[in-house]
Amino acid sequence: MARAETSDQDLEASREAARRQREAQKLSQTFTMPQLPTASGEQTVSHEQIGFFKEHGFLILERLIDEDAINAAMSRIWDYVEVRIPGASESSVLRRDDPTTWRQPAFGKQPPQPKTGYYQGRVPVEYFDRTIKLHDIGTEDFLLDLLPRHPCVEAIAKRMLGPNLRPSNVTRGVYALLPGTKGRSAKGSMLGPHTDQVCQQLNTCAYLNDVEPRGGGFTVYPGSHRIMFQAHETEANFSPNAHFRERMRKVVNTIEPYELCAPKGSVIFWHGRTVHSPGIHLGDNIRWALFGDYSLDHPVLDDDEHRACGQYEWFKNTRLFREDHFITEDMWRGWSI
Ligand SMILES: O=C(O)CCC(=O)C(=O)O
Ligand SMILES: [Fe+2]
Repeated sequence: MARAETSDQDLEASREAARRQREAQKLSQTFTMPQLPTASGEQTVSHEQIGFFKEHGFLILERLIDEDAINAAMSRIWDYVEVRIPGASESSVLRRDDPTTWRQPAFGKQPPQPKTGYYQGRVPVEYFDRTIKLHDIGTEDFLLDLLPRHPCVEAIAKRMLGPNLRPSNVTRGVYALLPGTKGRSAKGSMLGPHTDQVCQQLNTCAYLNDVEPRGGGFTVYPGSHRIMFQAHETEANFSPNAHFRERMRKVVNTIEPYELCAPKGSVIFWHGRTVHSPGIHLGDNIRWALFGDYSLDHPVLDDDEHRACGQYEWFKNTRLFREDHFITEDMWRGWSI
C-alpha cells in the first residue's frame, strides 16, 4: 500500500516536472532566410550557403520547386484527404474549398497504432489534435519527384552528403497543421522540441503552401545539431550517449528557436541531429509540408533488426547503418562539405 502511494506520488511529481519544463520553453521567433550569395556555374549551393548550413544546422532554398508542380500535387493530396480523413460527423469532414471546415477539426476515431506487421508503430494515415500525417502516400512517384528525386534538391543533397545516396523510394509523407480556435496567443509551451530516430544525416522539408509568421512553420533550434552530434555514440545512427538528456535540456533552455517562414515551393535542408518542432500555428490556413530523408548508401539493418531495437520506422527513407563511425571532434568527417 505504502509503495503504491509512493509510486503515484512519483508519477505526479514527474508529470509536474514535465509540465514546468514545458512552461519554461522559449518562444520561437519567426525567421526568414537572409539573402546569401547564390551558386554560380555548375555548383548547386554557394560557399556562403554551405557555411550557413554548417553553422546553424539548416538552410532554406526559397522557391526551389516550381509552383505548377506544387499546385498539381496539392490537388492530388486533397483527393486523398477527402477519402482518407474521416470527420467526427458529416459537417466536420474537411473540404478543400471550405476553410471553415479546417479550423479546430473534429476527426473520426483513428485506429490504434499497429503492434506488428509492415505498419508496426505507425498507422498509414494519422489524424489527431490539429495534425494530419499522410504517410502511406509518401511512396507515390508524384511526391518522390516533387522532393527527394527533384533534380535541384537531389543535386544539393549530393553536394552536401556525397554522390552515393540511398535511393529515394519513400518520403515521410505529407504533414498538415490545421488552424485552431481564434484568440490564442503564442507560448513556448506550444512547441514540442525533439530529435528524430533511426539514422539521421540530412533531411528535407518542402513547403506546399506559403508559410507566414505563426502559420505553423517548421521550427528549428539553430546550432543544436553541433550540441546533439556529441550526444550520440556514433555519427548517424540514433545512439544516445550518457550526455543526451543533459544536452537536450541545454538546447531547449538556452537556444531561441526559429520558426521558418518561406513561400510555397521552398525547401528546408536540415541536419539530422537538429532539435526541431512543429511550429506555432495561430493562422487561418493549413500548413502543408512534405518531409524526406537522405542518407549515404551504406549497408543497413533489416526490418526485424530495427524492430528488435525499437527503431522500426517504415515511413522514412533511412535505416540504421550496419557499421556507423564513432563520433570524433569533426562532425563533417563523412560529408563532402
Ligand atoms: O510537421 C512538422 O513541422 C514537424 C515534423 C517533424 O517533427 C518530423 O517530421 O520529424
Ligand atoms: Fe521530428
